[in-house]
Amino acid sequence: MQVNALFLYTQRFDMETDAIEKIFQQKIDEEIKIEPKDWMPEKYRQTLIRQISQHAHSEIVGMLPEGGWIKYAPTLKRKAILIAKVQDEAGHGLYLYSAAETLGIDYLTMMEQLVSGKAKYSSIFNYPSLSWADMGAIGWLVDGAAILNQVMLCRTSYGPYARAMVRICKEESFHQRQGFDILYTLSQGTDEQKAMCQDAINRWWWPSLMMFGPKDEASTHSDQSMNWKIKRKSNDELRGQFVNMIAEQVKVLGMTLPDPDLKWNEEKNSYDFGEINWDEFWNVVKGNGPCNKQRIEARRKAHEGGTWVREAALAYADKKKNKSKAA
Ligand code: FAQ
Repeated sequence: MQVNALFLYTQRFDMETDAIEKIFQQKIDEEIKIEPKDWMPEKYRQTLIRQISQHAHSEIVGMLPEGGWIKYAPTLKRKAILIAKVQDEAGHGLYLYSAAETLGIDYLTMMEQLVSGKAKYSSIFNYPSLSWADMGAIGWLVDGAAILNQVMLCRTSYGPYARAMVRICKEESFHQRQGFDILYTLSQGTDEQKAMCQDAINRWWWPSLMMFGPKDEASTHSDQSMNWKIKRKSNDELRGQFVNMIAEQVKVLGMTLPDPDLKWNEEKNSYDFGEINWDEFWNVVKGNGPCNKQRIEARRKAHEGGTWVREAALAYADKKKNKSKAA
């Protein structure tokens, strides 16, 4: 009797969950944003926590390759611009950590996942920045790739993530333009400066293409994420758009992209391009890139160095609370 009642109850519960999931999917299909207090499938919540926290980590790890060059900026104006850009990335991290917190995970847990090496962040930031021209290549190519992906995310189905993206995209387009401006200046300079510009493009090109993730057929999350409209375009679709954009812009610099297979395809109305080294991609993603250990170590030190600030802020908040209680 008891077993039957339990069975009926579970069956009713499953039916109710099915019905709620249908309503949820209907909302997504009708372009109604999902907000923090709305019902959502647990997998949707987990997928968002994964993607948003990885994105936030990418922003703050992404401060490192450029941060080290602030003191070597060639002019005061370039220095001021680079400082502003690196600060923007910290701000992006903050918006994104806050968006992830609305899903029930806290900042400290996400940070621990990052500094323990458990969490992923974009593969691109595990490459070294070797010359001033890299500041240009990062702005133009890395921010350029990031924008394409993030413009799509302005329309993602989860409200807080979509709203964070709108502001981030505005700032990223300034970043891309300042990067292009650095390279353009070098491209008009001495032979040595031109060579520096070409060398930076050569080194950052392939890693930038990897930012869009594995090929569609190897992308484990894409189908479900597209169904939930977390993602609106596939990894390969965005990568193709990026190649089309950069292959034209590089002509303005009078430089080339390091890909002998890059060729305009009239029929497809887009560029064909060479095969990415996927072994290198997965190697970097698994933690074995040129700078993975150095990047994590830098974030770990920054996190530990900030302990006293967090403790002081908590003590101050406690003091304020007790004071108002007493009053
Ligand atoms: N690096 O099934 P998919 C920036 C992982 S922001 C490392 O295709 P998904 C601003 C993926 O996590 C740049 N891991 O995954 C800036 C998954 O592993 P998991 C960051 C990668 O999520 C500029 C597995 O491979 N942007 O640059 C990468 O559907 C300059 C299977 O992949 C974002 O995070 C990779 N490149 O699609 C800052 C945008 N690609 O988690 C400073 C938001 C894939 O199962 C200076 N994220 N993986 O263990 C997204 O749009 C998506 O997460 C993708 C990946 C497109 C990155």
